[in-house]
Amino acid sequence: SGTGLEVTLLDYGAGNVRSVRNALKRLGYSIKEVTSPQDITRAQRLVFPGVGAFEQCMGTLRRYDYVDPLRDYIQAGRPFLGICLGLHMLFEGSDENGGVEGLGIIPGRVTRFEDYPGLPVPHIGWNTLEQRRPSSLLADLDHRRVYFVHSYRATPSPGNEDWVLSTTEYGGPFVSAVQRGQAQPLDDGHSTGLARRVIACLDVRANDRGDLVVTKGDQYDVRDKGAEGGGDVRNLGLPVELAGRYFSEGADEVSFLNITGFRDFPLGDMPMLQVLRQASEGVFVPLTVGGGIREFTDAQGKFYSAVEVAAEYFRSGADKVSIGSDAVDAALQYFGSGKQKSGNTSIEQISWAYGAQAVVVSIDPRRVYVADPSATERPCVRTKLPGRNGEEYCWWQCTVKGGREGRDLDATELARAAADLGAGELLLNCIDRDGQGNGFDTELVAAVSAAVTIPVIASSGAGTPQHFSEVFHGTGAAAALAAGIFHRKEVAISAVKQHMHEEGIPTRLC
Ligand code: 1PR
Repeated sequence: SGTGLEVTLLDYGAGNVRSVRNALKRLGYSIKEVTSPQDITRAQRLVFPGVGAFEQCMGTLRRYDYVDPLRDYIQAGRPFLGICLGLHMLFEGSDENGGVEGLGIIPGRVTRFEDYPGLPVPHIGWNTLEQRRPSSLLADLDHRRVYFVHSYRATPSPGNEDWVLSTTEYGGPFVSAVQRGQAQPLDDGHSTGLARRVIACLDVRANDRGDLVVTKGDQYDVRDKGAEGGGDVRNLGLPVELAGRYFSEGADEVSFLNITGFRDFPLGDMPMLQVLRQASEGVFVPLTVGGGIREFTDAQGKFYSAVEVAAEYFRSGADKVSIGSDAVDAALQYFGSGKQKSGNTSIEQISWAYGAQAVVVSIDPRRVYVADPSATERPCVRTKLPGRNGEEYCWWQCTVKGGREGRDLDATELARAAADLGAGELLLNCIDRDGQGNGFDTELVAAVSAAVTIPVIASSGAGTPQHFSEVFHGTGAAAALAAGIFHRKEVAISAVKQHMHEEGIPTRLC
C-alpha cells in the first residue's frame, strides 16, 4: 500500500495510462503529473507507463526535453518503474518504426518477434515470468502470469544479464522484467506459458428510451420479437456493472462494442466514453472498445481523423480499439490497388501511432454456400456442414454496419489485408452462430487463424465450456469470446477455465 505517498507519473499523452493511474489510486498513492523537465529531476518515485510506438514515445520525450533528466534520474539509481515501452526505451534502441535510438542505459536492442509457426505476433495474453534471480518485486504476483501485448522485445544477453530479473518464453526467451536489486525466488507449481484467453463481450447501445444498455442479439438481431415485428432492444444489464462482474469472475479481457457506432458520431457519444472511464476504475484487465472507429466530419464540418477518434477512447481507458466496417473498406481499397498500402487507412494510422497491439479488426462474416468452387471468385472451403440444398462448399462473406450490408470479400481475405495493414489482432465473429449457443464455427476459425500470423479471437456461438476446448483444440485461436452465456449466468467464466485446465489448455485460473 502506498497510503499518503506521492508518485510522479510521466504521461506523455499516448495510449491508455488511465489503468495505471487507477491502480496507483487503488493502492493509496497520490499522483503528481510531469509537466516540466524539473518534475522528473525532483521526483521521489517515478512511474513511466510507456504506451504506443517507440518513435512516438522517444520523439515526445525529445520534444519536451525529458531525455537528459530521465537518463540522469535512472542512472542515479533513484526509484523508477517503467512499464512496457517504459522498459524498452531503457535499451540502446529499437527496430520499431524503422529504427529509433533509446536511452542506452541497458545494453541490447529491442527487436521484433520472429515469425514461428503457431506463435502469432503480436504476443498477446497472460504469460509466465521465469525469475532469473532473487527479488521481492514479483513475490505478490498470482501464479506468476502477467498480461503482455507487444510485437517487439529485448532478449537476454551476456551484456545485460546483471539487469535481467525475469524472462518469458515466446519462440525463445525475452526480457520481461529488469531490476537493480534483490530477494526470494518463487516456485508455486502452477502451469506456465501463454494462457489461452477467455474474453467477455458487452454489446452496448442505447435503448428506445436513450439509456445505454448491454444488449445481445440472435444472429445480430437485438430486438425482442414484438407482436408486429421489432420489439424492444433486449436489456441484459448495465455496462459498467457487468464489466466489473466479469473482471471479478476472472475474465482475461473485457470488450465493449458500441454496436450502433457506425451511424453515430462516436465522440458525440459521451455515455460510451463515460462507461469506459468508470469501468477502468475497477477493471484491471485489458479493455477493448469498438464501434465507429474511423475518420469523421461532424455536423459543423469539423474533421476528426481516425487517430483522433481512437485517442479519445485510449484516454478514456481503452487498451485497444476494434475496427469493423472501416476495415472492410480498407481491405477493398488494398486489394483494388494491387495490395498497395496507402498509409491513410484507420488501421495503418492508429497502428503507426499506437502500435499494432492496440488495433483489433472485428470481422462480421456470414456463410455463403456454393455447390462448386467455380461458382465464386472468393476462396472456398469444403465444409462438413452442407447447406440447405446439399452444397458442400462455402465462403464467409464480410459485412459492414452490423451485418446490414454484405461485400464481395471473404473473411480470410479481410484477415490477410488487416494483418498486412498493421492490425495486431482479429476479433472473428460469425453472424450465423451469434447467440445460438451451438458452438463456434470452428471451420471459419481454423481457416482464418491459418491465414494469418496475428492472434485470432474466436467469437459467436459459445453455449458450454466444451465449446471452448473444441475451438482451442481444433483451431489456432489464441482467445475465445462469449457474451450471452455469461450475461444470462448460464455458464460461469470460472467453469470455462476449470474445464480448459482439465483439458490441458493453458489458462489463468483465478
Ligand atoms: O463497424 O467499426 O462501427 O463496429 C461495429 C462493431 O459492433 C463490430 O465489432 C460489430 O461486430 C459489432 N456489432 C454490430 N452490430 C452488432 C449486432 O449484434 N447487431 N455485434 C454487433 C457484434 C457479436 C459479438 C457477440 C458474439 C458473442 N456482436 O460481439 O458478442 O457474437 O455472442 P454469443 O456468445 O452470445 O454468441 P464498426
